[in-house]
Amino acid sequence: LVDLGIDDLRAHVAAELARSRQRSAELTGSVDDEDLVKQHSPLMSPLVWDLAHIGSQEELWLVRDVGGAPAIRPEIDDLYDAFQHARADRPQLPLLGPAEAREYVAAVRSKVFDLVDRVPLEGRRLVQQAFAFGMIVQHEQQHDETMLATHQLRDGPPALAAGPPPSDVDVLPPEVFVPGGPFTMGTSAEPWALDNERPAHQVHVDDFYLDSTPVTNGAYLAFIDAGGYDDPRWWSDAGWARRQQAGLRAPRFWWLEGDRWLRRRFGHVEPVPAEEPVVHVSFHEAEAYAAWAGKRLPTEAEWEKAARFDPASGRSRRYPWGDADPRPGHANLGQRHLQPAPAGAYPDGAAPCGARQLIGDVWEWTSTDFLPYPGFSAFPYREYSEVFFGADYKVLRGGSFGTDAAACRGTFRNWDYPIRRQIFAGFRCARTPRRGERD
Ligand code: AVJ
Ligand code: FE
Repeated sequence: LVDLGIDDLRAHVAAELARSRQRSAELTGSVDDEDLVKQHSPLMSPLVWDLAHIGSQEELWLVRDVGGAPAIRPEIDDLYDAFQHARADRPQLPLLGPAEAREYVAAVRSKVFDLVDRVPLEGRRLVQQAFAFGMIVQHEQQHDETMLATHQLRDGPPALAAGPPPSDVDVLPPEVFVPGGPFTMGTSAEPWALDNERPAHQVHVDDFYLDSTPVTNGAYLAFIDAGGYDDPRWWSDAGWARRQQAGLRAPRFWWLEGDRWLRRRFGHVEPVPAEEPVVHVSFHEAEAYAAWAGKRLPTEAEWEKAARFDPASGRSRRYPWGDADPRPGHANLGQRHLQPAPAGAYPDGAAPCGARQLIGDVWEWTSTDFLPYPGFSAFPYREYSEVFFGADYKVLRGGSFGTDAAACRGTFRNWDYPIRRQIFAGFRCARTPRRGERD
């Protein structure tokens, strides 16, 4: 992106905006109007709220802030301000209806396409202006993943269709070794990196082992069968309290029929596939599994070092496979498939340490609280990251099959409450070498 000339940059931004809108249109066009305005879960907004919120943020940051134009519909700003109304309360608001919302986002978009053609993108402004467009592309894609999670929560017959992910897998050693030492974490160079990924800084990480792939359903079933949900030894106090209060006994969307585990996936009922990475588990469940397995969750720094550090050059890559933007053979991203690929897929996406599927398939819980990097500065607004920093949220890394490439990188940081299960989150384990193990 940094190497693009101005005209190519404009074309790139326009293409990315169009690609995002195509996805939003599919996610909101595949169900009827009644479904769009309905709340499918108190955890989620009605889909029609996400749609108009996408337009509202785009109007605020591009039409008004970059373009200096007056508001198109100032009276609706408050309705689509995520900080003004909790998700559970949004259905009661006087929201734009489906037809009005579509009209509104189209009106905003046509102004933005004008802006893409004529806004000055030279010199110092290039970085800032181009960033605003990149931020809005990522914002739409993030809400597209949120809308995909709403689809997964919705009852009724399937509304979305996609082909299966690649099924070719390699047999891998269960763990890879990552030697201790410093590496560069975060980025100062990536043009569309969000504030919380910045700046690049040196971090020392001790020797550790990391699972080659995310933990599979089959492995997770062994934890269930061993009574893992009934043994407080494996759970933190907060995790056990949650397990008791919510009556947890398996990942969300699973149930036992006779002696077979079934799951609901975007309206399809199917047996739980053993080789697929487990998804829809909370941080607490991930942590309990890891303790039962004699391991632990990786720290965020360990995860990023495994995903980016190239010992041959001593530098951190943009992605596990190198600096090239993701192609379909690298990773399961972009809602091309509506499930993770089996563990051991994507040989072309392997990291230098040998780990697979660090990008795509499932978000991976880490043991780290969502905190700013040294030298952090909020940009362009405190509400993107800064107001969430602290011990309430855990960091997730790597993106899922529902994440778009525009909103996924080796440095990208996601965060959520440790009890959340509706997101497309799984995990892999890490461990510290035993004494003498490496001698
Ligand atoms: C980074 C996924 C936690 O969805 O709450 C969307 C992204 N921020 N609109 C979220 C976001 C503002 C954010 N996450
Ligand atoms: Fe948002």
